[in-house]
Order: sequence, then structure tokens, then C-alpha cells
Amino acid sequence: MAFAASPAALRPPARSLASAACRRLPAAAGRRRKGRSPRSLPAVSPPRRAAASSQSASPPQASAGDGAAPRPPPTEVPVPASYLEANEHHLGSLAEYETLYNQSVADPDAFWSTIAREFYWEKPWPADAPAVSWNFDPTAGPVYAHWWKGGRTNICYNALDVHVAAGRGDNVAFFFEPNGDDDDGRRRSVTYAELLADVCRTANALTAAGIRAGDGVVTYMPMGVQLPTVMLAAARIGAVHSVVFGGFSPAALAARLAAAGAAVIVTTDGVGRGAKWVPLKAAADEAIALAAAEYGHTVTTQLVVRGGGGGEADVPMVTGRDVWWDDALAGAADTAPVVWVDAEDPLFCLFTSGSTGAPKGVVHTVGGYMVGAATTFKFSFNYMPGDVYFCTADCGWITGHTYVTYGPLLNGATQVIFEGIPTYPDAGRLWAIVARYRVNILYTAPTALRSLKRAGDAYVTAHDTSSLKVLGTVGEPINPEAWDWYYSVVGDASATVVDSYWQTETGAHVIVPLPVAGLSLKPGCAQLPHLGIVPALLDDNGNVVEGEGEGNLVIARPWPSALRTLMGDHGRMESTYFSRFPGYYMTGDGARRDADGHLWLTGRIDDVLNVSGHRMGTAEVESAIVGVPSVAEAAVVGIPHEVTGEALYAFVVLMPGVEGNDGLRAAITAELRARIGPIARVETLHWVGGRGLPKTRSGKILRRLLRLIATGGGEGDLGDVSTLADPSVLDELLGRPVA
Ligand code: 6R9
Repeated sequence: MAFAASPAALRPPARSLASAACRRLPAAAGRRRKGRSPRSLPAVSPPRRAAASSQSASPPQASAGDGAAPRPPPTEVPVPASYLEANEHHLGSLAEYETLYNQSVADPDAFWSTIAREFYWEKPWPADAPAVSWNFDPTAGPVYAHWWKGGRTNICYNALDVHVAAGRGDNVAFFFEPNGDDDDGRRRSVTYAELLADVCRTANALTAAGIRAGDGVVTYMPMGVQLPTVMLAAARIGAVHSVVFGGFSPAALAARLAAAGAAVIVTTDGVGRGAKWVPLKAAADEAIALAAAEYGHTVTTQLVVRGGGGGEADVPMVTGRDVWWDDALAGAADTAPVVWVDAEDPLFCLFTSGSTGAPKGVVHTVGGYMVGAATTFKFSFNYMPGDVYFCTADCGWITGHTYVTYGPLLNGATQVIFEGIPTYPDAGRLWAIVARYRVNILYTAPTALRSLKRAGDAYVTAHDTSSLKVLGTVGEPINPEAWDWYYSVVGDASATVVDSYWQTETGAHVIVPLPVAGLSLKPGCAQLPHLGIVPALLDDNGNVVEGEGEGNLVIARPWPSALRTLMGDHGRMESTYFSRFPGYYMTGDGARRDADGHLWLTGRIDDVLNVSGHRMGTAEVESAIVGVPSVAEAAVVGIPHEVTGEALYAFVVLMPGVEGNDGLRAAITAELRARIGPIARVETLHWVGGRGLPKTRSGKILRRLLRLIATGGGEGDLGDVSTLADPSVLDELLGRPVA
């Protein structure tokens, strides 16, 4: 199906895309935040304010930290005038955004193709076919969306070679900031030309290991320069990368190795995380053995990067399988041919959690993802050449794919790559990094902000953060208190906050408060649909909710960076995202539209939990808990948590005759670590008595009731409990005398 006629509500384009997108406001006098093209490590900046000062950062937006009287966070804050005046802008005003947005949805084919032509295509897509064709209705045939099918390109070429060829080879791509801040010789910068050479050497090493276009390559590495290098090298030769977060357990890695069908894994001997040394190679070895034993899957080659930064010197190597990275790359040439691939060929598969136990391998393709990642990076963060960008996400998550590896490099940006954690050696680490590199755009998670806010304002004010112009957040709804702290203490009320809503599946930003003149920011609200995104709210019967109201957030039209399938299971992709509301992509999130038409995310409507911005399915957690021999059954719900957003609250039913105790608690904790990883930490364990969990007559657990009990609301009105098979279960759960 090609695009139907433009929706009536959307006006025809008023101006060409090129003129609107390229318009820049003249650089205003006053606070200039940048204007430098960084070529070497900048000197450490002097502190803006004294470390000992507990003064609030920004009158009149004073912070509530360090003993000052708390004040409620604001409900609306205009995009700050000082940000608007001190910077150039891709979008001059809200009206300009609206014009461009209307073009993007009225004629997506023309709009996105104009942008796509800014990239290098070895072979253009066919001129006589629509750039996009799609079907979102599984009752009408297979679900699909294709963008620029038949065109041949390469995302690595567009991210690196293009810039080097244009004379930007000496620009810094990465400032590497190691785990420790004592500069043990590992702090370094990598230019675009150097990165291209490293990527080519790596591509040659992957080719030597037998990897060809279409093959899977798994990485199990810490955050650092090598991880995006491997991703880009895989992309250069048309291979499909699957980055597995280094915090996942061997069992979780084994399942992903098998699901990705990867014969080659790249890992690291180990890595320092804060004060700890994490032996990654040992975990990868265990995973390779498990993959063989449990899935019959063979890994033929393991490339092992030396992590550096101390730690284990001796890592056992399996002859014929394990190769030190340095050895594999030693003789490799620093140029490598580009494998031109179809726009619709897969670029990567990233596993994420769904509402069943099995992880979902979300597949993105080359062309659409490239255009979506680059365009959203540019507009959401108002990225301008010369800006220094810093995203704290690990490439193990989608944020590290789109907004570390691809979006910034496609724009030729200079960024900080951070191996460490925000609280090591102290809670001022991020702000020290901002000051050191004069960071202009910071992108982090609400959970990090909440824990840094708790540490106190002095950690921020000890450093000069005045270079910041855009403050991004991602991963979960941001609470207004954390928003306010970010805005007024970190940003000194002079940087704009971009609360970006999106998903692994959407590939790129979907709803964002774009940094434009005329927009009033609302703390906690993601606000505006991004270019080309047509959101809708549906009630539970699938009726469209117009105007103010609440409902299931869906997307009604294809957008370039949308997922294309789930690895090896297209049926699951259709049933998960398209069957409940045929014709729409279902996000799994709820949302509310306010009187201004702005969208507020209200949380997941399915059985997916979000702890510290990491997605976890209740089913994955439950099946791990049930893996402990004395456990009969488990049900997990999320409860609000001050720092992690949500925390796990587990109701556990034990085998007859078994009593809950500390030993069992430790066994459950160990099982969760082993099956998933340390991120799966149960905050509260609730031993359930002999009557078991609240279930309907058909055996479905009433999670709504469990959520009420977990949050202490069980003593109040429990709502309709008529579907409960055994109402006395509730008395037992609430510790009341059982009727
Ligand atoms: C990018 C990413 C996606 C889920 C998503 C939603 C939640 C992410 C959010 C947000 C409210 C935001 N989420 N950003 N909720 N406001 N700004 O996080 O991808 O790991 O796939 O998680 O995270 O629930 O559905 P992913």
C-alpha cells in the first residue's frame, strides 16, 4: 500500500524542506557556548562556583537542595530565552516546526526522500516506485514497511568515510573518558580519520573470522571506543550486529547468541566498573558453553579485547577459538572495502523485553534507520557543527545505538564516550566531564538524575556546566522534581530540557519537547510528535480518542526508523504490535493528551517493568524466581521507587511445608542474577501463604490487586473483586484474619 491522501487536518507544505531545515538564526551576542571545532583534549575548565558553596544555582529558579525550603516544581517553563539567543537553530520557532511537521505527514515520500538524498547512495532507489510502501493491518496481509527499497548504501560509509572525504578527518569523533578519573593514561581522543582506520582494521579482522554480509556478530563488551568501532565494522561489511549489554548474565547471553545465530562474539577480558573489576571474558566463556549445551549453538571465534585499566592479567584462551583482539588486528590493513547493501537489509538486532519470557530480537534495517537516527539527533538536540555531545547510555541499549554510535557520527559530531558510572569516584563525575570537555548537549536518564540530585547540589556547582545548551532525558517518564533540578541546578535555567520518548522498536525519538522558540516546556511531558510521527490515542475498544483524553498510544503511519520484524519470528512481531489495533503500531504505553494537544506518557499498559530505565518483562523475572527449587509460583509487579523509577516487588508462593527465610531470599537473588543479571534485583519479597495468589476462575493472576497491595493501597477500596476465584486469598495477603 502506498500512502493514502493527506489527512484533511494537515495543511499543504508552505515552504520547502530545505529552506526551513537549513535556516539558522544569526549568532546572538551574549553567552556564546561554542564555536570551536575540537581537535585535541581541552584543558580542564575552572570551577564556576566554589565547591563548598551550598548556594542554589539559579535565582529565581532556586533549588530545593541542601536545606533550602522545598518549593514545588514549576508546571510550565518557556524554552529559556538565553538558550534561544545564544545559539543557532535548525528550527526557528514553533510555527516553523509545525510547517515542517505538516510537510512530513502530508507527503512523507517527498519529505523523507529529500532528507535521504543528503546521504551517499551507491545506487539510488528506483525512481518509478514510491519511497515508502507499507501495511499495518494484519487482517489485510503481512505487516511490513519498506523505505527506499532497491537503493544501496552503507551506514558506516555515511558515518565515517563521508566526513573524512570532506576534509573533516581531523575532527574529534570520540573523547574517551575512562572509568577512573585519575587519567591513568587511558584518557584519549579519536579523530574521524583514526576511527575510520580502526573500523577498517576491525572489518578486516571480522572478514578474516569468516563473517560475511547478513551474518550475525554478537558483542559482549563494556562501554568504550571499541564497542561502537565493532558495530561500525560489522555494518561496513553488511553483517548484523547484536550488542548484548555487559551486565547480562551468561545464561542471558547464551540465549541471545543462539537467537542471533552468531558464530562470532567480541568480548573483553574484563572491565572496571566503579571500584569493581568485572571479568567479562569468564562470563562469555560460560555463555558459549551454555549456548552449545542448551541450544546446540556453536561459537567458532571469540575476539578478546584487552579492557585495560587494571584487573586480571591472566585470561585463559581456548586455542582455535579465542583470539586476542590486538593479534587479530595486528596485520590487518587500515582500509577495507564497503559492502553496499539494500536499504531494507538488516543493520542490527537488539534484544529487548516483552510481556513473555523470551527476549525479543528487534530488527532494524539500514536505510530508514540511518535517516531516522541522523534527523532526530539533529533536530531534537539542535545539534550544530562544533557542539560537544555527551550521552551516558551504554551501547547495550537502543539509546547507545541511535544516540552514541549512529546519530552523532552521521552528523559528524564530537562526543564523549564514558566507560564509568555517574557516581564514581563521586557524584560530581558527570559534571566534571561536562566541564572538562565543555559539553553542549547532555543526554542521560531520569534515574541517574534522581540519584545525583540526592547527593546534593554542591557536586554540580563545583563544576562549570555553563557550556550546556540542551539537556536530554530518556528511558522513563521524568518526575517534575528531577526535571526541575536538571533544568535549574545543572542547566542554570539557561539550557532547554528535551524529555525524549521513544523505544527500541521505534529506533529513534517519537515524542519530544523540541528546543524551539514559542514552546512552553511542561516538566514530565514529552509534548510534540517528531517529524513524520502520527500518534493517536485509542480506547480499549480501538476507538480514536480525540481532543483531551487518555488512551493506548499508537502510531498510525510508518516512519523510517521503525522496527521491521522480530528476529526469526515475524508472527510475534505482528501479534505483539499490530493485532490488538489493526492498522496501528501499538507502543504498549498509555498516554494522555492535554488541552494544548501535548502528550504525557502515563506508563506501560502491558506486563513490562521499567527499572532504572531498563525494560524487564514480569514473565522473565517470574520464570527466574520459579527456577529456585522451593518456589511454587511467583508474581512480580512494579512499585514506584524514588531513584530507580520502578522497583520489583515479588509475591512468592512456596512449596508446601517450606518457610520463607533469608537463605531462600539469597537463593532467589542469586537465581535472578544468574538468569538475567544484577539489574534484576527484587526490592521487596512477599512470602505468600497457602492460599496462593489472587486469581480469576480461569486462573489469570489479578495483577491490579497485587499492585494495590504492593503499594500499600490494599486496605482501601479494592475495586471489583467479583472475578476472584477465592476472595479469602486477599485477607491472607493483607495479613487479616482469613474468613
Ligand atoms: C529509548 C528506550 C522503551 C520504554 C517505553 C516507555 C519508556 C522511554 C520515555 C519513556 C516516558 C520517556 N520510556 N522514554 N516513558 N517518557 N521520555 O528507553 O527504549 O529500552 O525500548 O524502553 O521506556 O515505557 O515504551 P526501551
